[in-house]
Amino acid sequence: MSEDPLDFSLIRAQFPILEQTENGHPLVYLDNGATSQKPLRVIEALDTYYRSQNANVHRGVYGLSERATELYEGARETARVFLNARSTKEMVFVRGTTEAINLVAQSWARDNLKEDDEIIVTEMEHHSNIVPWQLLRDQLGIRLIVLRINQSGEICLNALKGLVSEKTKLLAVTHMSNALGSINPIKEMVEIAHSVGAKVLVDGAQATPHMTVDVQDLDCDFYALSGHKMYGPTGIGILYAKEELLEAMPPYQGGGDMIYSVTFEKTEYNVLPYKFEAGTPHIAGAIGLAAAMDFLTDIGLDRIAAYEAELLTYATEQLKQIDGLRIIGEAQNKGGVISFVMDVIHPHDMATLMDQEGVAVRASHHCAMPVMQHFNVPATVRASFGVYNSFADIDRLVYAIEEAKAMLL
Ligand code: 7TS
Repeated sequence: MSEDPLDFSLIRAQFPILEQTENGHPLVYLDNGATSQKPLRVIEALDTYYRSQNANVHRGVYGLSERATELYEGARETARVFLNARSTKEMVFVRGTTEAINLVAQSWARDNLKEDDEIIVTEMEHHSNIVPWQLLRDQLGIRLIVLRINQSGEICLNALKGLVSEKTKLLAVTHMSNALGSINPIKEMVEIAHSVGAKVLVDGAQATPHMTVDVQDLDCDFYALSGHKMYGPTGIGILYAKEELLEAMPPYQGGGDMIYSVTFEKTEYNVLPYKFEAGTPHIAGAIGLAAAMDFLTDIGLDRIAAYEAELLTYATEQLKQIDGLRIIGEAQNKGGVISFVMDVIHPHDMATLMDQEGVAVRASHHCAMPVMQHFNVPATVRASFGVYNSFADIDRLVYAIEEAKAMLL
């Protein structure tokens, strides 16, 4: 076991929920892929907002509303710096990754694609980066092309080169797979897609809590993230898009705040990014998301990545020693996710018994059914790590698996 490179006890102490017990055991929370727990500074940002700062934004001339607006717009600037976007005009607040992808599908893609145009998705996508394109396929008669993965759970750049053509209009790809942990070579994929004039949408739901993301360096056209997976609140996320694309895109939803003027004959839309933020936004959520981004930035995403890589190495070594356990997804470049199956034991039975030991893991298809089909399994048990997980948590994970196995076999 190696030394924790983070000042671990200080980080863990910031998460009140981790002090709880579950079925008589201290909680070991290993379902960070589904959602992460929240540090005090995020909880306090929400609390302070509702106690002393709450007002609607962009409309009041009174002090309270002006301050709420400053906080909300300040959160947008925090998000811009976090992703290294050029301008806050490129940062649209949305409900989360799912809404961000649907926005791109129904605004940019619906406006720019026509029958027989092609969208490439990978076989490891979450359903939220598959279904919006299928809806669009049914609306426009476009084609959905699948980039297959190998048995390690990796995509092959040469295979992508073989799929792209002048018909390709979009590559929609996850930065990190929620079911396998695979981290994709986004920069190289963007180059390949751009070489035929296609745009690239990156699903960053799993990547943003675990690694530094620089949208200018990646040169992707769209990047989607969810606050709740990166220690922030639920119901808030970001769509990053290049300014020239957003400028040309039609609104996704109509309503208040996204307009400049309205008559019954004609409506003029607001400037960026407000054109895409119809209705009262999740003001507290945006402020809480900024607090979560500050939390991550203060620790340093490179340090977090290094620490979680050590956790993953340790967990992989330990799990491989368990008889009958098979890890699904062994990409060279992998984040802190381990999916596994165990002999004849159904993943749900395994996870239910692990819960009896206070270990929270997810057993399901992880909303990535094509991945399950690829590996010919109905579901997996998934342990996904966060910055507050310790080597001792991995030991508890191993113990819980052994106990469940002893009960079920
Ligand atoms: N994309 C990926 C790669 C995801 O892992 C998820 C959620 C989403 C998109 C959707 O994010 P949302 O915030 O809009 O819901 N993944 C999971 C998971 O692995 N377990 O529960 C949700």
